[in-house]
Order: sequence, then C-alpha cells, then structure tokens
Amino acid sequence: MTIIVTGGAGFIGSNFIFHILKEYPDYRIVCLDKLTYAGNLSTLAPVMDNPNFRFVKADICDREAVNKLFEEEHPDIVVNFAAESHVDRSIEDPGIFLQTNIMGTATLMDACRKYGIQRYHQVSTDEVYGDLPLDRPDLFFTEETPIHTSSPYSSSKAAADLLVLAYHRTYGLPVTISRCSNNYGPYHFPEKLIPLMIANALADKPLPVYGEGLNVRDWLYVEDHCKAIDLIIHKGRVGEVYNVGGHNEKQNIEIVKIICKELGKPESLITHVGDRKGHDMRYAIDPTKIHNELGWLPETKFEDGIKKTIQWYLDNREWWETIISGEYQNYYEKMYGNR
Ligand code: NAD
Ligand code: TDX
Repeated sequence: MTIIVTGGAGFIGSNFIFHILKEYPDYRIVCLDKLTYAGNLSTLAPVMDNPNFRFVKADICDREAVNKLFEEEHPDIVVNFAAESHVDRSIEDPGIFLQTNIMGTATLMDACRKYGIQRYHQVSTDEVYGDLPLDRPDLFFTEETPIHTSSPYSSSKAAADLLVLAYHRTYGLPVTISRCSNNYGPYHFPEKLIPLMIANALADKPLPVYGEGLNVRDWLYVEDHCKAIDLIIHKGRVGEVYNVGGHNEKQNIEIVKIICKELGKPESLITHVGDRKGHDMRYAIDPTKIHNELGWLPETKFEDGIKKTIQWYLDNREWWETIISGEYQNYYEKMYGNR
C-alpha cells in the first residue's frame, strides 16, 4: 500500500505519518509538502532515513509536479492535509487560502481521476459548520448540519469539501471527508492558541486572549485524530463525511489558565486584546457516526493530553524556538506588536 500524505511537514500530517509508519510497517508513505512557513522538514527528521518513507517538496497546486509524483509512485490512497490553516492569517490575506485549499484540492483530485486511486481522503474541519451559540449547550454539529462559514479560511475549506463531494457524485471518485475539531499536541505551530500560550508563558511574556476569552473550542489530542483518519481510510464508507471530536469543550480563558497552572506562571500574564473579526463562539462536534460505524472514540483525556503536550514543548525547545526566531517573528509583531 502506498499513501501520498500532503502537508506532512505540518502539525497533524507529521503526526499521521509517524502513526502510519508505526502501525503499518509494510506501507510506503510519500509526503508531498511545499514547506510553507508552517512546514518544517526537521519535524520529519525521525523518519527521513526510513526506507518506506520519501519526502517530495512540491505545491499541491502544481499540476505537473503532482502528476509526475503519481506516475512515479502509483499511490493507492491520498490523504490531503495540505492547507493554509490559520484563521487570523486568512483574515489578513485570503488569496493564498483560496489557491491552496480549493485549487490544490481540485488539482490533487484531478490526478486521482487521471491515474486511478482506491481512496482520496480530505482532512477538513468543524469550522465549515460555522458556530453555535454559548447559551445552547444542547446543540452539536452533526454531519447534517448546514455549511455556514465565518472566515475566509473556513469558507475555503467548505468549498474544498463541496468539490470533493462533487467529484464523487460526478466522476465516481472514491472519496471520504473527516471534519475534526481543534487538535493539540506535539509539533503544533506556535501561532496557534495552545503552543503560543506555552511559549509566551515560558518567556514570561503577556498571554494575548482575544476578547473576553469565553469562546469555546472542542479539543482533541492529535494522536486520536490520526487514529480516526486511519480507520476512515481503511474502513470508512466511500462518499461519506465523518465528524471527529473530543467531547472536550473548553473556553479559551480556561485553557490559558490551565497552562499557567501547569507551568507555575501567574495568571497576571493574561492580557485581553482586541477580538478576532467574525470570531466563532462555540464549536462542538457530535461524533456518534464515527463511533457507531467505525468504533472510534477519543482515548486521551484532556488532563493527560495537555500535560504530555506541555512536557513535549519543554523537551523540544529547539524545535519551536527556531521557528519563533525566524519568519514567524514578523507575523507575531504584526499581530501583537512588541508584547
Ligand atoms: P499546518 O499549518 O500545521 O500544516 C500545513 C502543512 O501544509 C504545512 O506543512 C505546509 O507546508 C503544507 N502546505 C501548505 N500549503 C501547501 C501547498 N500549496 N502545497 C503543499 N503543501 C502545502 O496545518 P495542520 O494544523 O496540521 O492542519 C492540517 C489539516 O487539518 C488542514 O487541512 C487543516 O485545515 C485541517 N484541520 C486542522 C485542525 C487543527 O486543529 N489544527 C483541525 C481540523 C482540521
Ligand atoms: O493568540 C490567540 N489568542 C486567542 O484568544 C490565538 C492565536 C487564538 N485565540 C483564540 C481564538 C480561538 O477562539 O483561541 C481559539 C483557538 O484559536 P486557534 O488556535 O487560532 O484555532 P481556531 O481558530 O479555533 O482554528 C483551529 O481549529 C480548527 C485550527 O487553526 C484550524 O486549522 C482548524 O480548522
């Protein structure tokens, strides 16, 4: 079995590659990644010498490069993680989100049609459903919840999902889609809430909470997400969407306070800053379908997952300090000034 994993030098894709190489020692994994600001080849260092692994630097929008790779590798499965993934960046500059997230998805699927494939899997997000009100804790996103996006990022992911379903209906492409809630864990890029707060707290820098910090996210340990995708690509029904969530809702301010407590840092570091434009209030996934059909359940309790994550950032300072000292610093200063 040969799997092309796009975006494998990023957060979730790299964790997925480690998971598959460990669980399926006879599989071949080919990682296709453009190495944008969010892609980091050093993340893949542990598998670079594995004979079952190959890294190819290319853009998923580059039709020639994508076709060449399909001709060389004859993949059985494509799992598409490659995306521009940060909501705040999409608000600053939507263009590249439309290009990579929509055109890139179409380019990959065109290659799947041309060369034949057992499965094309699209890694999507709960953000395609928009948000839920804070005063209705009884409401959850199901696979039937209408698409109702808020940001250029989520709109680009929703457009990609619609294309994936259209390629299934029109061309019979064997597709699946997973829509997952917020992931956390090792190799999470330090522009995102949890690693940003860990890095800032360790440096005794202010912890920038948007607005009141009452927005709710449903946090899932990255390994549990990887296990869900593993099940879907092997056992999921073609043409189906599967919601993946942790049943672990937390307000942002709670998360930041937990990080302060775990690191022994004062809550006085918390600084309320201007709110994100169009900020979604609450995400909450109902994962009944993947549980009933594939037996998936989140295994990692948040209390354990956040401890493991913090410990990883303490043990791997070089990984994130290198990122923070480079290109990312320009973005950080633009967002938060010299705080
Ligand atoms: P990330 O930003 O950490 O990594 C994205 C990777 O894609 C990087 O390695 C980058 O170099 C690569 N990439 C970007 N543009 C590319 C292009 N044009 N061609 C080839 N490679 C390109 O993202 P992540 O958090 O790991 O998210 C992975 C996927 O999961 C995304 O599709 C995202 O929408 C989805 N998702 C993420 C979360 C989350 O909480 N992080 C939750 C649900 C869904
Ligand atoms: O500095 C910050 N302060 C803050 O209060 C940052 C970076 C974020 N926040 C808030 C905004 C959100 O309510 O924390 C929450 C989480 O923010 P992000 O880490 O940016 O994640 P989110 O916008 O929820 O999107 C994530 O989950 C869904 C991923 O980045 C997406 O790729 C995924 O689709």
